[in-house]
Amino acid sequence: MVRTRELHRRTRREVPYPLIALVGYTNAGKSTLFNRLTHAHVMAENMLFATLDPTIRQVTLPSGLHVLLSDTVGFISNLPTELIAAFRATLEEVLGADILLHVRDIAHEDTTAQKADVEQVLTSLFGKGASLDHLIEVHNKTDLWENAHGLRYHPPGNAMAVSAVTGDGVAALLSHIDHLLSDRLLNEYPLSIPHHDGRAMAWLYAHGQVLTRRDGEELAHFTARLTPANHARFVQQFPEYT
Ligand SMILES: Nc1nc2c(ncn2[C@@H]2O[C@H](COP(=O)(O)OP(=O)(O)OP(=O)(O)O)[C@@H](O)[C@H]2O)c(=O)[nH]1
Ligand SMILES: [Mg+2]
Repeated sequence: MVRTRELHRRTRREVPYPLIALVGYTNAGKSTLFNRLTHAHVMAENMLFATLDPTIRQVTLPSGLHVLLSDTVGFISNLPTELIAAFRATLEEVLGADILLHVRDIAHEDTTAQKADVEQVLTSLFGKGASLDHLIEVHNKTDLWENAHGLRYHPPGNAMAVSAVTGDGVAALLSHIDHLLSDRLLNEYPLSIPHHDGRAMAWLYAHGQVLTRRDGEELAHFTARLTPANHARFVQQFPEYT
């Protein structure tokens, strides 16, 4: 398993997309959420990853940012020692993630203990004192909670509330991730494109966030925010405009 995972990781490193890993207690709804988040976004490019590893999918966020989403095996309490090695292998995925989504079943009576168990595993994985500020708590199964309580579920603190089954809250979760990653990953670049090159302009607007535009006689001068990978693609396609 370690070897296979390492192969997948190496393949993925060649595609510089941010990695988002779903972690959580068993039965929390990780795979259901994984399917919901990837369902509408499955594209032909996914096939490479899908054949290598069905638990990795590409997702395009609302801003156009491409990310990889990784499902992982669920955590359980008191894992038998002989399983820990195999378990760790799948969790190594988690170490390389840019964002961790801690999926919780907030309708479960043991939800608090489950959270503590998951956090203990993460701490042992990352090492004591490691910062987990790239972790987002996702409170799942709000539909069950709301049916049981007859109230709308409001998550405490910075947590996001979703129902992977009904899709409630999923769009808000995606745009939250989008904002976090955009702030972290986008750099500002100056670019100048001739007015007649509609293709280059369209590419820029589709792949970047245009901050300023000043139209000169022949050229439109932009400052735009792009991921470094997309900037490299722009330079490759339109070398004369940078
Ligand atoms: N009502 C409801 N059920 C859900 C929701 N999300 C998941 N489930 C159900 O919870 C059960 C477990 O879901 P999975 O997605 O398999 O959970 P998991 O976290 O991937 O579990 P492991 O792979 O064992 O770690 C399934 O029966 C799902 O249909 C939800 O938002 N609402
Ligand atoms: Mg699962």
